[in-house]
Amino acid sequence: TSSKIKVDLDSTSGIAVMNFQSPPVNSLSLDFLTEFAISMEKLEMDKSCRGVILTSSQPKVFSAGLDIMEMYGKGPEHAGEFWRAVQEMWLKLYGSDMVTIAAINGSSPAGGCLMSISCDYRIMADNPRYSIGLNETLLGIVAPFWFKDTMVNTVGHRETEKALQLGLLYSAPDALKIGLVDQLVPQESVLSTATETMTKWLAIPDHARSITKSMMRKPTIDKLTSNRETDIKYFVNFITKESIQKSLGMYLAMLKKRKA
Ligand code: CO8
Repeated sequence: TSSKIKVDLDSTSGIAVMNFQSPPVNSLSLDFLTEFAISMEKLEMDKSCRGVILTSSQPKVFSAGLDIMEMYGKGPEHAGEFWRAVQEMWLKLYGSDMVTIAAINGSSPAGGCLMSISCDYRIMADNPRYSIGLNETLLGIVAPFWFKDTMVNTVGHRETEKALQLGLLYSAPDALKIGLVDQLVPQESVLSTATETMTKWLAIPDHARSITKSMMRKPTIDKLTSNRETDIKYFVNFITKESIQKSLGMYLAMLKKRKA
């Protein structure tokens, strides 16, 4: 299978760009997630890499989130394997010692939002048509506790309470207002602004910065690492329920219909 993520490392600047190139919408399939985790691990071990920028080569979409087809009509074994890969993606990204910046050049629902808020800094294209948020409840499913924790750590408890219950997808300007993203810039400047921002972050001594980052994030990460198997069991049990499968089926049909 061809590569779903293009990684370009500039060893002079120490900055890597991870370009998501999985048409049509960079949905997070098992293959995508596996490739992501391997790429992160390689960069993490490469001494010449100090920062990673995540971005998309698909027009209008950063990532559509978890690939719904990986959760629809699949057996418990597949669901378990898939969920472990979702956990792995988050643990690698949220726990990275490198500086991570999301260059959000399109819509970023659900798992796409999770990837964004797992970075250290978010720059989004200033386009009110692009949206970002944890919209799980709209699919009749529930954002796991570690999605919720990452959101709380980003926008606070009160905003998360509203956002998650209502499955809110924020337009880029609204996302800036609540601090879900840090900065809006014109579409064509998203990547260059990310690179400039990265240079500022890389001016801080790595050691001091990464220990500080870990101090902020470790309690949240530990909550999942000490409950991984339970979290997988819970997901498998939840996603294979007939009623949940029905909700996903209806949501998929809505996606197709909206298009027609
Ligand atoms: N998974 C699989 N296929 C998808 C997904 C997805 N997440 N998103 C879109 N597609 C498909 C569409 O069905 C369509 O397929 P086809 O061409 O066969 O009709 C194709 O991709 C293109 O999609 P659109 O025509 O809709 O493209 P647009 O550019 O108009 O819109 C959007 C792009 C905004 C990304 C839009 O596709 C969208 O809103 N997608 C749905 C996003 C979404 O709701 N994702 C939620 C996934 S769930 C998740 O990430 C966390 C789950 C946590 C589980 C916890 C359980 C306990």
